[in-house]
Amino acid sequence: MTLATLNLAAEADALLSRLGVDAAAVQGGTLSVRSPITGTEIGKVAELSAEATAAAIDAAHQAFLAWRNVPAPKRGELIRLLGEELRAAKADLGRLVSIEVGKITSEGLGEVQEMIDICDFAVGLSRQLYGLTIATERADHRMMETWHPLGVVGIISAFNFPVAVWSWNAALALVCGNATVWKPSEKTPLTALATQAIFEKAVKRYVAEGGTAPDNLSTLIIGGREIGEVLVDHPKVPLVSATGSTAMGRAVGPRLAKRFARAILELGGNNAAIVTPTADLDLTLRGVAFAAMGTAGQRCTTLRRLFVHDSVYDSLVPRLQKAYQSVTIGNPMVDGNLVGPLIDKASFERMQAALEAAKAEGGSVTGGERVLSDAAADAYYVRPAIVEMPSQCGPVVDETFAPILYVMRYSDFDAVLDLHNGVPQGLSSSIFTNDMREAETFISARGSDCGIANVNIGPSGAEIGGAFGGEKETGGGRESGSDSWKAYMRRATNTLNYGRTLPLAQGVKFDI
Ligand code: UN1
Repeated sequence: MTLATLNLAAEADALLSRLGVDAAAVQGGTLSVRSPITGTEIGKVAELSAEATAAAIDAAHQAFLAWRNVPAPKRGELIRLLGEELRAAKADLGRLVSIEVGKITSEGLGEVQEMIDICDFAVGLSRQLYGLTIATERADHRMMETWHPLGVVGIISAFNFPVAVWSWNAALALVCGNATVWKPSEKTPLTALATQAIFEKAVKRYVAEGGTAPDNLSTLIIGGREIGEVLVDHPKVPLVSATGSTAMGRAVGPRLAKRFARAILELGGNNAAIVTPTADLDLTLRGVAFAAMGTAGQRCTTLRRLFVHDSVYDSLVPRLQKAYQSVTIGNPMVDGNLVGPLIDKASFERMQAALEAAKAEGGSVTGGERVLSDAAADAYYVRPAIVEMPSQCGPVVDETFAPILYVMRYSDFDAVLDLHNGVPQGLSSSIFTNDMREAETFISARGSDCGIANVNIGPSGAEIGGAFGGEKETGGGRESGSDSWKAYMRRATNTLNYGRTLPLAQGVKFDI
């Protein structure tokens, strides 16, 4: 089937109905939803008003007051059922992700797999929300820490991982005893509605099996910036986890700070890889190709800067350019296509502007041109661009959310580490090397300054078991695995006296 004859609106309707979304929810609203695959409209979703958003947050707070009393392993049971529902819905939800965002089939499915994985992780975690017992200086005393739910957790997510990012936050927040209010990207309300319907199915089963779950435990709010601001400013939202651009983070962060609310910010990346003289070049080629061209360059972990040692530059870069020329671009739901569309026209224009700016700085561009515009005039497919740059300057230090890989030569390892870290962002990074000293240095205190530093794999495609996030303008937040759960709880330090006297700390005397 050609792009011109695809009927994505009908397919999205059928998927939504199978996933449990009421047809009325995606018709007649004010928010027009387009599939980047063809650029055609696939839904019109109703938007929430600011007043209704504030009321929804108040209702979520009520849900929190009840949910915090449910023992954590019992809360985990709800997330176990959510994981089961997601397994059952994987094919349909994965396909809807492809339709709404333009991901290739395996990545659409992979996104849902990431949701299932974090549910499994959160179920185990629900029995491991433990604190320390700490030695006290006072006789007959015990000091310990306990972890408690925080309240309503706000989740703001971006178009490029329209549902997985919700799950990283919600699965943890819910086992930790919080309620959640989710504002998805305005570009992706359909997958959000489907996810909400799947969550509600899990709640129904949980209650049918004897579990206690209050209404409004997880609330979806669809709309623009205005309702995002209500979420960020609401006094009953002690934590907002926001994923998106650095510009968005700059707007959200100070507003939260002003009212002393917590933030988990996961913002832009400008991720680099270093290819050293001992790199396995076959492996490097594959690692770079996926990290730089995969998801059409629209992951926050996408590889954007490549530093190649002089001694291997001429063996690697022509091969890469060849891979860029031959990579299959087109309908992401057709097997064999590896690069789908950009999300929209604005994204295409930003990519072209970055390529022009790179040329003005002396960059030599291969690829980057629009393709398939005859087949789909309103969709924006591009050939990924590889740009040989004389130095790290101009657009190279910015994140352009498109498949542009800037390639630069290096000769000195310490100097390339400085260049690697010499951008404002600090999300993900990697080194391709078989030299143990270089590998260890790269992940040491004087190596990569990013939240993720990999050896012999690209910077993108992280598993959920690790903490995910980065430094500097990436925002400093950590989501997903390891001990990221602590950000969704409040810690109390408790000192208990089981003696008959009252010794004061630091030897203070206060005898009355
Ligand atoms: C994002 O692009 O916002 O590491 C997240 C990865 C994915 C998550 C990306 N697991 O590429």
